[in-house]
Amino acid sequence: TSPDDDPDLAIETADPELAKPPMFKVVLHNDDYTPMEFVIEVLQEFFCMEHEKAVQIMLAVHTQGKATCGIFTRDIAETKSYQVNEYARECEHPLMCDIEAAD
Ligand code: TYC
Repeated sequence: TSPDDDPDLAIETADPELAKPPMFKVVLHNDDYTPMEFVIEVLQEFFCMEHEKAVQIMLAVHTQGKATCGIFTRDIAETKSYQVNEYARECEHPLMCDIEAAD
C-alpha cells in the first residue's frame, strides 16, 4: 500500500510529529448503589454533557453494565477516570470508572 492510497499510512510514514496519538475510551461501570442523579451530575461536570445526554449515558450504563463517556488521549483519559473515581470515593459512592484502548 502506498501512502497515497491510505491517508492514515501517509500520516504515519510522512512525519512522526503528525502521527495520530492512540486514543482511550473512558468507561463508566454500573453498580447497585450509586444514585442515578449522582451519575448524571458526574457526566455533566466531568464530561461537559448536557443533562439530556448525561441521562442517556447513565441509562446505557444502568441497562448494559457499562458505557463510554468520551474518547481522549491517554493522559486526558487517565485524568478524567481518576477524577471521577476520587469524587465518587469522597462522596462515598461505589461508582467506578476506567479506561480502555479505543482501537
Ligand atoms: N444502577 C444504579 C442505580 O440503580 C445507577 C447507576 C448508573 C450506577 C450508572 C452507576 O455508572 C452507573 N441506582
